[in-house]
Amino acid sequence: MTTNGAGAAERDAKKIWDALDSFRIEVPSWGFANTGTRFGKFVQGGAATNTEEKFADASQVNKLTGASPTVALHVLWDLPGGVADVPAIQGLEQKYGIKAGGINPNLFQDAEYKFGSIANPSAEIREVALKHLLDSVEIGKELGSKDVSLWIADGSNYPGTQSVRRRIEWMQEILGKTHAALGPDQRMLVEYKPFEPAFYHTDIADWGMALELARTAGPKAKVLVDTGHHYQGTNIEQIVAWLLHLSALGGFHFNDRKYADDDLTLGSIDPYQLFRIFHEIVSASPQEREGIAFMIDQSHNLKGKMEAMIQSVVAAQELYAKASLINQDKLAELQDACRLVEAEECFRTAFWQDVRPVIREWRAARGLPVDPLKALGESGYVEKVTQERGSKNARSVSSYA
Ligand code: RM4
Ligand code: MN
Ligand code: MN
Repeated sequence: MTTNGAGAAERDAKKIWDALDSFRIEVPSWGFANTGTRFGKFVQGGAATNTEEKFADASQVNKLTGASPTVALHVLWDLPGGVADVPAIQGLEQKYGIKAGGINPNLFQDAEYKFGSIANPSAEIREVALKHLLDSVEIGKELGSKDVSLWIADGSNYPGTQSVRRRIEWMQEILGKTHAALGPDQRMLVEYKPFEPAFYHTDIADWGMALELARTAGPKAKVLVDTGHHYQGTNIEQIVAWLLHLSALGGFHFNDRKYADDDLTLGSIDPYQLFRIFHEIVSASPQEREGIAFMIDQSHNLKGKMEAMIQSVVAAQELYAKASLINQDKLAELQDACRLVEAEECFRTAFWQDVRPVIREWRAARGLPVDPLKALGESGYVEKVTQERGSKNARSVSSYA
């Protein structure tokens, strides 16, 4: 491991084991279904075609990694019948040994939301959106899942076409009503995104707006940071540090990107960024860290979905383990003394350390495959589901226009 003796190597190994024992990351049901670009869907023979198949895939990821016992659900895609579908989901939880995680209302797909959902100038449509939010809260309550996770796609495409300020008031009113319906163990997460699908203004564009809306909604509302939802060059770890400081960080949607909200495999483009984010988390106190939800939000249209999801969980484990190796006391001392180069090296050394051998040992000790990706290949799972689902997927619509 390190060159600084056997004692240090053992201490590092212990830190890695402790980090992995506590690390959980949720997978998204929609990450197993067919998705594409805005120009078309690339249908994969093995993609999940219904909620049961998404549960089967998520459970396979958990079986191989031991780190993802919950699956986030998108209400319209996984519970199209709303609360009435809860028993079916409970059946799938039982059958596949994984639990429903974050409940994601869908306020962006139906035709009535063309001009917005909770910020739509029509009071009638805002009511429809509120009803869907309240249904989502009820679903979360019945499933015993903690987070209702809101991504609001509202915005406008041209200057002058909407009143930004009136839309703020409408959002505040509806988020306040949604918050009031939350059960004692429930939270509401407010996600932000500066672009797409709107091109001129997005109603919840950044963490400041999300934070203010969460604050006015109430104490159970927190901010959700989706790593792909920032402008190029944004210092995301600084946002994370601020949200931690304000006890307002609810969780993450992790993905990687090169240009926009690309939803790529975790750590594929910039693993150092995720390491820097994890550093902010592991350097926070246990109380500050408590309850922060780690979730993956990705969709893969070129790579196999199972492979990409396993790569993502494994990358998250590796980078979390690396961040846990930073000697926090020493780093604080060096920072206080402004010993810049030494502080930087203390930080970077953890990043460059190869944690994979220790992670393999940890996996073996926990009864998990030492190489989850290889184990997926050897299990024949992808071939099996491709056979079973192939004809259903072949019928799926893939054109853009
Ligand atoms: C959005 C956002 C949401 C996700 C949808 C599918 O860009 O990240 O969290 O639910 O995509
Ligand atoms: Mn997201
Ligand atoms: Mn996104």
